[in-house]
Amino acid sequence: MIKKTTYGYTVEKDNVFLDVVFYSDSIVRFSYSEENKLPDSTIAVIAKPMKMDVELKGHSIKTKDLQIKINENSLTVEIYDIEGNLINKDKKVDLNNIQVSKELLDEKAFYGMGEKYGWINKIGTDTVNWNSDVLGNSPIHTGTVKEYHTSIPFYIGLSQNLAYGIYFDNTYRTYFDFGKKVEDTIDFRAEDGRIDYFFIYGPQLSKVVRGYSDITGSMPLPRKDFLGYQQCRWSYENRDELMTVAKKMREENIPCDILYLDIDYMKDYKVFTVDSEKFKEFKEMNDILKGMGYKLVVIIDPGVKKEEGYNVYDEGVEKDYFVKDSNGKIYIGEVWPGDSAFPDYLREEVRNWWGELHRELIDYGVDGIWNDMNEPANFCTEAKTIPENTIHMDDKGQSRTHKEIHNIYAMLEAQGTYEGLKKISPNKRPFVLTRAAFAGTQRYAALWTGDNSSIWEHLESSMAMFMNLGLSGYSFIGGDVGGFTHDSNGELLTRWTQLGAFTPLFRNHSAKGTINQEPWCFGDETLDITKKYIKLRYNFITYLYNLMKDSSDKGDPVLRPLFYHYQNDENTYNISDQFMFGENIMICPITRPKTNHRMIYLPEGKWYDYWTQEVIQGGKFIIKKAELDTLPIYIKASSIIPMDKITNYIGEEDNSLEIHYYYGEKGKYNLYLDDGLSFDYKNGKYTEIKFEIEPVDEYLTISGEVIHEGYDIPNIKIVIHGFVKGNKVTIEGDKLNFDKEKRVRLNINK
Ligand code: MIG
Repeated sequence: MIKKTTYGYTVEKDNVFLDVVFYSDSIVRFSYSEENKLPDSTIAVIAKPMKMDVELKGHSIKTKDLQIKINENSLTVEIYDIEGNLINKDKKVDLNNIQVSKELLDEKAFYGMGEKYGWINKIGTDTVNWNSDVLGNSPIHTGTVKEYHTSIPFYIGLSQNLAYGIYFDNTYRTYFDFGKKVEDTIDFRAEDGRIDYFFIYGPQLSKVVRGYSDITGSMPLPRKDFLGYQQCRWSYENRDELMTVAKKMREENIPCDILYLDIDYMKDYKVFTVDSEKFKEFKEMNDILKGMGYKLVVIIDPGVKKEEGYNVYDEGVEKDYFVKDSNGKIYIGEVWPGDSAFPDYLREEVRNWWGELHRELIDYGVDGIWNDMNEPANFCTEAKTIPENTIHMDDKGQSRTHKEIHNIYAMLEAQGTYEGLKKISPNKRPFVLTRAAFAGTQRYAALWTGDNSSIWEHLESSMAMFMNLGLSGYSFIGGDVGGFTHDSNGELLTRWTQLGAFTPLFRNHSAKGTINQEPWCFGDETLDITKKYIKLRYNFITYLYNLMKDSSDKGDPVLRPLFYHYQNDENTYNISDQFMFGENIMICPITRPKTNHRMIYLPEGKWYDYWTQEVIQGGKFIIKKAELDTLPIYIKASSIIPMDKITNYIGEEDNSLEIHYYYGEKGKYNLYLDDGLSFDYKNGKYTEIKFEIEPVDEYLTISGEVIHEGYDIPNIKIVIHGFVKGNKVTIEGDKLNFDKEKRVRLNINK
């Protein structure tokens, strides 16, 4: 019997309950349990079930978008769209093995799964989710490694005109198979816990991604200056080394906003200490850096050195804040400080304590926190993490094994850090960067993809990884530019910087023992070209910031695959080596050595070659010549794109802005502006201007309407590309008071 519940329906068979719960007309949760009540979701889920208008007819539940047929004997489901087309079908629900097998229908591709190596389309592959210090486990990131720093048990199935998503809400180790073992079968399974998953219907892929972000949350709007270039190294060992880099950037005229300190700034690797020998007058140093336009981020690992007399350790012991072994003693592992204890972030009290520990660093002038080793990594076990039978305690005082908590350990740390920073500086948007993550961690931290190597293969594979992270709710992402392990070289750094300039997090980082890879380390040509692209990045800060705003509002990825906008075009389904930077800009990096050309797919429509301004009709593959100083970039005709003036750092000068229109059809753009730093925008202190530019006969009409004015409007200049000489241009700008305040000057480029 299918029975009505508050938020859906429930079916029971042999003491197993299947709850079908609605979150919207197109988002349904299927939760299997032995309790006659709806089980709690994991911390990944922030959405609440909704009371929906659904009807039950026989064995079919109908919403406005979906029909769900339930088999009461096997507790399997079939999902149809409203016209009766089959979208998703269970083959088997295996409660003993915590496994769901689905029939592969017309899907041409599977995407998502967060940070995984390999090509973008995961069809025919399998993978495992267990947060791992990849380098600690295996010599290098490759396709044979399945467990990465990050676990996001979410995938998207795509067939012509139809996309859906499945988020498996289980924090234990999970396994996914996309038709590898059995050709027509997709299955997902967990090592423990329950079967509990969300089905998200499109049919547009973007709707699936937004739906996933409705469930697990989106990134908070980051500080604008953190979108600038970031320079890191393991390590700038002392004040002199750091200041030398800071000065050199300015001398060489390389825009740079963020500098990092890796583990060597601490005293004996003790978190929340600063080695005052190496970093004399730390606060004064930060003041100097700030005066030069820099923001400093320091690393914090979870491992707390076991040392009596060290306040963090003593307090943790005294208050019972550390993870325990199976005998109830504090578990001691080994990380950088040697013997170390691991904070049990599962409890709010521990997270609050951890958050508060950052106060001194913030008082010293530190602006962001970098969370590394939070899988958590551990040097002294074979699995390179803390044992699965170590014990966490939840807020209700109940014991939970590490086996269950492992994949969310980093997320809980990030939450504690984010919330702590917010408490310490209530009106500053916190910046936290994390290596490990789970579904939902985007709510607290940006993410970098961990320890890559300075090899071309890792430059190339980073694109698919970023695109799949984007489809998995993660927008603020990037990889170590130049490569982390092994020695980089000029050509590799150049190509890597070109790609990195169009990743939301743009950070050059390298490992101890490798040669330095700051932009000036490989001679003049490398310096010139890397500088050119770092500068180019600064042209697009406002554009990127606007994408980040959209992403924080709706969950759209910033760096996205082509099929995000060309879902009907199957040619795009397997493109792992080109990506969209928002809807209007397509980036096609060169990721092979000594290579001065590549193939590019231009989807339908007209495209501008960014460098030559040549207009090319899409819907075809082209060969593009691109010497070392050229990153192929294409701009879609009809786009409106804001471009900033290049400065040494964001906010150096009062910004003036150019609005570029690429001649085509009617273009629309909503420009969002705020202080880029505080939460004041939540109280209306932001400006939004709606631009529309449209060719009408031989005229161009340009309008800019201020929809909301709560923040200074910069000087705006309009630049038209591809406009045929001799044509007339008119501006309709009365709502912006273009003429009165002289904010707009018309400038025809061509
Ligand atoms: O065991 O802090 O991924 O970015 O430089 C290595 C030293 C620890 C790993 C991070 C890397 C960082 C390094 N860390």
